[in-house]
Amino acid sequence: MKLMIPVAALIFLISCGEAKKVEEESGLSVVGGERVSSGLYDKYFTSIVSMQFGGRHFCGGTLIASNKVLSAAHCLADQNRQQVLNNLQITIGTEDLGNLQGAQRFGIVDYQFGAYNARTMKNDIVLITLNGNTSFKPAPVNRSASYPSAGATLYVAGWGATAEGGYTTRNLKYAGLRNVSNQECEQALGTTIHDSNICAYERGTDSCQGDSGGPLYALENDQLKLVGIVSWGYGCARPGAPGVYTRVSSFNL
Ligand code: 4AZ
Repeated sequence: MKLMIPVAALIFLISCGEAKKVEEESGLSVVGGERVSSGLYDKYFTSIVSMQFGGRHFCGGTLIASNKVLSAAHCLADQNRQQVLNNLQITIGTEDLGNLQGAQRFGIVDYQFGAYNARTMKNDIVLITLNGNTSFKPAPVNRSASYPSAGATLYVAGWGATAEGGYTTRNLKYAGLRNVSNQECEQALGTTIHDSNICAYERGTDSCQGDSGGPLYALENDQLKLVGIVSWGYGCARPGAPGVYTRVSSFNL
């Protein structure tokens, strides 16, 4: 796809834009490219992980069990399997990648793709098994195809670029977005959006390079629930261009 920026090898993050006020419920009130404070991190975001080679963050992921991480297939698909098994490191338990005190780092023992298609970006999901169990809290995974509804507030988080073509960040950021129906998303982007995708948009804020593989969450009962995986977009935070995510309810995990 023409302007698609595949995320993988590089690194970078979120929220190219302005803070936006979303409904003030619970602890997550102001969103749109805010730093995740350590308080917010501890309360909501412990399931987000940093995937690294040689200490360098290249993609996000989400802890869904004490030894399982979900990420995007395109983060790993081009890499040699043995090298991934030998060298992929997953950092859990910190919003600050420059301070690993209290963080936990794991290698991996296995990873499995679904039916990932690099040309259509369909099934951009990978399930990774860690070489140990973390004590950090995993995210519940949404299983319902009819959830969330169009217009619902969602949250994306990551260490990716803060502007299109920009740099990854040391500190975790998050942004509030709105769920866009697949039909509307397809019209906005002018390309096929699969049922196994979910789109999200908010003017001036977005996921970006290096956020790939990371979570798209919904807030339910004061807890972040995983609904999507950062997959691709036409650049970052371009007006009218929603970001495209893998819809986790489409997969048997
Ligand atoms: C990327 O290049 C990327 N706004 C990821 C997500 C989006 C755009 C670009 C969606 O990794």
